[in-house]
Amino acid sequence: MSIAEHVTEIFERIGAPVRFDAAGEIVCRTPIDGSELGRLAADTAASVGDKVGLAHAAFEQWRTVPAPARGAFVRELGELLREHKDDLGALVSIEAGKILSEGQGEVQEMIDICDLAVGLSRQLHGLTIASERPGHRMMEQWHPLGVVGVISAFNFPVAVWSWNAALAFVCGDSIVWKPSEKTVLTALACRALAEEAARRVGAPDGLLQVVVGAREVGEALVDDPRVPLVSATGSTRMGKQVAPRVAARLGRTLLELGGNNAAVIAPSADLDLAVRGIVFSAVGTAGQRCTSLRRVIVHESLKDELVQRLAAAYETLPIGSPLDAGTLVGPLIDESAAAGFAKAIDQARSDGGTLVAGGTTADGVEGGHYVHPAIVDMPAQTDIVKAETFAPVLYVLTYRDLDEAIALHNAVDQGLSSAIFTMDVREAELFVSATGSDCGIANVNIGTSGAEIGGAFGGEKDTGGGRESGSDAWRNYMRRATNTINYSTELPLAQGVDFG
Ligand code: UN1
Repeated sequence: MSIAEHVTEIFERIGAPVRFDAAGEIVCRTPIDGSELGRLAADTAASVGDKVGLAHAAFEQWRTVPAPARGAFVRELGELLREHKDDLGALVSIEAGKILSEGQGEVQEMIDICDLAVGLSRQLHGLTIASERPGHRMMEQWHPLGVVGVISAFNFPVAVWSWNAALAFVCGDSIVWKPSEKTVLTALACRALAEEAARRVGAPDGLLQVVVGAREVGEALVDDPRVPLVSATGSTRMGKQVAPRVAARLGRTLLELGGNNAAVIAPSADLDLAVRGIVFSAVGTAGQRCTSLRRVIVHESLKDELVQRLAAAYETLPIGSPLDAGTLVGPLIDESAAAGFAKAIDQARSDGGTLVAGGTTADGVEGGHYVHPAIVDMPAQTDIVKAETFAPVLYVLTYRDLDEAIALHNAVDQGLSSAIFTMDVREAELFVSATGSDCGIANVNIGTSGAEIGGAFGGEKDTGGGRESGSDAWRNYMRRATNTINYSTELPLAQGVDFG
């Protein structure tokens, strides 16, 4: 069966036959062999406006539904995701190129956030605050916000949408989703599942709109005043374009942008654990996670042994079709990603780096862009090490004392995820303290990638500052109202003001 036939079958099982349009501008491809799966018509600025209108109409109904009843919709979506986990996971593998286990893991991440959101639908609580005035009470309420614009990237084509969508839906919002042009099919599959969930529980039509296309489509969404929140995941470059446009109309953004994640390997580290943690974080998803490990900062006493063990592990990595059982490294998303990989390695070498593993193209499937993940031993943290290359290149740097390691660690523009491997509690605590890692995520004895949905996800500096997923990230999707209620017969003024 060809990959295109596989896709057709998946859509039939999901219950939404995909209707390709041979004249469409959006070319759906699989990075497995680069083949075309079909074409789809792109949206226009006008059709984006229409869809925002539909989403807004759905919002006006949805906000009147009690939050726990909104939870029933997300619970149904979670059930449908459980039912179609294998199919949607395979579609993620086909469209994004990640191995089957990671494709399914991505769907599991969606199921997990649905569970979290269903619970939250009964816990969207505000505070009650002591008033300074007699016979008065203050409280805050969290109300639905409106239409949320979601812009997502190719590498987590469905999970990142679901972090936003599951929370936004229980919060009483509707969504207009612009997926990456590289992963439109997975978005259409999610839309079909969300529509089925809505039908089953009687939620309003139109809660989820999908818009596809390039810049003009994204701009129409970002500029629309009916969209109070734009949640965007992607490159720092993209975030720096989106944020000022939304700010110009005083809208809100929630940004989850680039990372340049590092792990510090201290003298007391459990090296077996460190090697496994490093390999998964650096090589998983072929280095195309925003949380991928890109820098190892190792104590000089351990460097030779660590590098040798990593190089040995890299040598046996099974590279090939992500649909084959046993593959650990699938393809890069496209030719430009492969060119970025080669260019970064060339630059690192001309900065004095030594390639100690991989770095070349690999035999994968004809037509796809497969590479041997690279390890480059660097004499210093040069500009290329400070840049995020969205491919499996791992730079190794050394340190003498932990302050130096933390300074190196924090001396990049990005601030998403970080880790330390140490058995020394002082080092571990210092790393996660206010003067340690400056990232939104700081781990001890696990890698930088593969966060659970229960925690807030996101980072500082060029990573954009937003927090999605667990903890209190739901508040992003609501508006807060502070209410002061006078149950007395007097009208005392705050701050003791006397007004006659
Ligand atoms: C991303 O790459 O945009 O922590 C998200 C992780 C995943 C999410 C990554 N749970 O690696």
